[in-house]
Amino acid sequence: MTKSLSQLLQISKPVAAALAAGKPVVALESTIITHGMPWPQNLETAQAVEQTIMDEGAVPATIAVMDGTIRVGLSSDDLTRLAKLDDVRKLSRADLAHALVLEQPGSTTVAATMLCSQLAGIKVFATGGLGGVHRGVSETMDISADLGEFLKSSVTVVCAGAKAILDVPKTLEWLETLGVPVLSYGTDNFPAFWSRDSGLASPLRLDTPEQIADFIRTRAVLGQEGGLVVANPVPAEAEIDRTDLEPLISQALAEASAAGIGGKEVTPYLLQRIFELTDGRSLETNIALVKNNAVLAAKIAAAL
Ligand code: PSU
Ligand code: MN
Repeated sequence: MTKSLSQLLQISKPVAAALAAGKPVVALESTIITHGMPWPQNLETAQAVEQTIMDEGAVPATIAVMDGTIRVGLSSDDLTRLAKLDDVRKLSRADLAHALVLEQPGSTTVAATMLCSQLAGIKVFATGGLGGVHRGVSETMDISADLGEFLKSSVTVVCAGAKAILDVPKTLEWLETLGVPVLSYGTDNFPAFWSRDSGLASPLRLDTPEQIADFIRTRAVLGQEGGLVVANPVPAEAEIDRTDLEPLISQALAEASAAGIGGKEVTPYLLQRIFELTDGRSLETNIALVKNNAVLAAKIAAAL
């Protein structure tokens, strides 16, 4: 028997209570836990990010597929279980129902987390970096389903920009083509994940969480559906300079191509190689920027 939405979508008690009371809630993705960071930093970061959100007076809702249901808000035991799982699928929009039907555990990408947030009624979501248009797209056609999701789910995604492993100019062009607002927070230039500046002008800029909340509400008043990108530069003390990173990215991309890496494996493979090539520094940066995004997301959720 096909399960109903209330059977498929399991919202934790704290998250459900916060949503019912109109208190701020921040959704969190789980692919970063299962495919983006190594054990045990993945669990430590996931716990620290949840704590950061609570310190800001909001309720964290980490989203994943476990035991045949979408969990919105994981218990501390489930978070640990997820972080330790070896055989866990990376789920985007296309895969979600498949993992539910087969009752296989899965972590949610930005796209799937937006979709689940929308189903749960959560408006703000914090992550590390967006998926986007990959370099060499004319050969591979590799464009993350994260981008298209902005047309379907009305969720604000707070990230540190697009990962520098991507074709950042094409990613911005694609978002512009789709009519997705890209707001950089407190900066004129679009951030590039590990670095504060991609060297590209940001399409839009706002300087306070209140202005961003006002922007979200104004779009709603105009009947504009869909999500928006809030790009929050990594704190200066944690950033890696763009020029230091570029040769390592080229090397990782060449290796990926030589090894025939494709599809869903591309992003996890590149992140792992950058981690190795920077002697772990990219992971420290990644952790710092996720926490920084959690703070801003909680402030936007509170302002809403
Ligand atoms: N950024 C990170 N770590 C990650 C990801 C992004 O620092 O693990 C994940 C996100 O879940 C994002 C996904 O949605 O990678 C994009 O994958 P793809 O390029 O295959 O769409
Ligand atoms: Mn892809």
